[in-house]
This record gives sequence, structure tokens and C-alpha cells, in this order.
Amino acid sequence: TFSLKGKTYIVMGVANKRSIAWGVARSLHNAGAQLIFTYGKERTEKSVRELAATLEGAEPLILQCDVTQDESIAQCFQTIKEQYGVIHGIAHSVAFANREELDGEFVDTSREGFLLAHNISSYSLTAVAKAAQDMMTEGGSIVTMTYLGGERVLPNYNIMGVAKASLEASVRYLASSLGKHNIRVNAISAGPIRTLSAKGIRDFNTILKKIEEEAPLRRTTTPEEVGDTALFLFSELSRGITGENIHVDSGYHILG
Ligand code: 0WD
Repeated sequence: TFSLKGKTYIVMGVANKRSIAWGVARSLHNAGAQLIFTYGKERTEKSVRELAATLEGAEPLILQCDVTQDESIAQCFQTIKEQYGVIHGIAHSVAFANREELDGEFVDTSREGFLLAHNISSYSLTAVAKAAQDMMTEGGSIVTMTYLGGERVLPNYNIMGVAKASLEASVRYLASSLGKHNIRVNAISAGPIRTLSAKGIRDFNTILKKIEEEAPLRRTTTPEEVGDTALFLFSELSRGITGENIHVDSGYHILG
């Protein structure tokens, strides 16, 4: 069923009210789930606390988890383990690349920029899956966020596209690795949504307009639509699905 009462989920990557992770959090909250929030940088803490306070019910646990630091991940998951013991899933909604390497020529990507994008946007999924594995004793569902630029070459996405390809492959290998523990791993490939991260992408308005004109559903994607698909992936309704990438993009990906 869609009720997630009595289940606990970690939501990583709420930066502000526009964040896709906030759409996921609201869908989970409405289904009765208990939430734990993690943020990357100190400057985000206040914003996450204010948003979390708008959810009715008990105040959720809010912790720092800088995915570039093993120590930060270990500490965060240790605290969660002490307070909850068992969790049922993770929403991984975290990515980063140097802005100057998103446009321009892909061939100019630096080693440092390449590694940074892969570290935060791809490896972090494996790192948190590993950290959470022994807490998902009742089975689990891990959901990450990707973008069409991981499958095809799209303008102004460059290094992030390569990092998303790596993330999508990680979803398949993690699904294979964790399936025997009844832990499922899936991705949602969201259509473009105006968020803080999207500010780093040049000509974002042009991209949104193209979706409105050409996508089968003739409208752009909302965080609520992504949130409801995440809810499905966290629920028992999706129990037979793992290693999958579900496009929540008004159907744009089917166009040639
Ligand atoms: O069009 C879009 N917005 C799409 C986004 C379309 C398709 C996919 N996505 C993906 C993104 O690539 C990302 O994986 O969805 C995910 C979430 O993106 P968002 O909602 O657009 O992004 P935003 O609201 O800016 O939040 C991203 C967050 C960061 O916010 P801050 O202000 O703290 O940098 O990613 C997190 C952080 O919360 N983040 C980190 N978290 C932990 N450790 C780190 C880090 N080192 N760096 C960034």
C-alpha cells in the first residue's frame, strides 16, 4: 500500500523549498513516513530546519552529512543508528560540479573538476548505501536523482552528464550487490526543474521552454511529480523493481 507509517527514510539534499528532495520529503511525509534530513554544508542547515519545522508531527532528526568526507558520513549514520536502529530507505538527491565546467567545451574538463563531480554526484551513492546497509534489516529502498544528460549528450551539461552516467551504472551494480538483502536501488530521471543547482546551467529557460513545447505532456516536471514517483519506489507497490531508471520528465526522453 501507499502508507509508509512506521517506516523511516533519510532524505539527503534539501537545500531550500525548491529542492527536488523537498518534493520527495513532502510525498513521504504525507504517506505517514518518519523522516531524517541530511545537509551538506553548514550554510544549508538553517533552511532545512525551517522547512522541516513546517511538517506537522514530531520534529525530525536533522544532521550534517558532507558526502565528500568519510568521517562525516560515518558520524551521521552512527547517530541515525543509535536513534533509530532500523531504516527503510534513502532519498539521495545530491550533486555538484564546478559551474565553469558545465558550459564550454567538454574536452576542457580538468582532472580536478572531473573527480569532484564524480565524487559528490556519483560515488556518494555507493558510500551512503554502504553506510546504511546494516540498518536496512527489514529490506530497503534507495532512490537517487539523475538526468537525461547521463544517457545522451545535452548542451551545457558536460561533466555532470558523465557523472550521471556513472551514477546510473552505480544504481545497476548496487542493485545487483544489495538485492540479496532485499535492498532495492533505483534512479529517477527527472525533467529539468528550476532549483538552486539548475542556476548553474546556462540557457535553462530555453530548455524549459523546449520541454513545454515538445514533451508529450507539454509541460515541465514538478518536484511533486518526482516526489510521488519516489514514494512509489519506496513503497511495497514497487517491490519487484530494482536497478531501474524511471523517467519523470513529461515523456521528453522518448523523443529522438
Ligand atoms: O533540473 C533539475 N534541477 C534536475 C536535478 C533534473 C534532474 C536531476 N536533478 C538532480 C540533481 O543533479 C541532483 O542530483 O536532482 C538532485 C537534486 O537537485 P536539485 O534539487 O536541483 O538541487 P538543490 O536544491 O540545489 O540541492 C542540491 C544539494 C545541495 O544544496 P547546497 O545548497 O547545500 O549545496 O546537493 C547537496 C546539497 O544539499 N550537496 C551536498 N550534500 C552533501 N555533501 C554536497 C556535499 N558535499 N554538495 C552538494
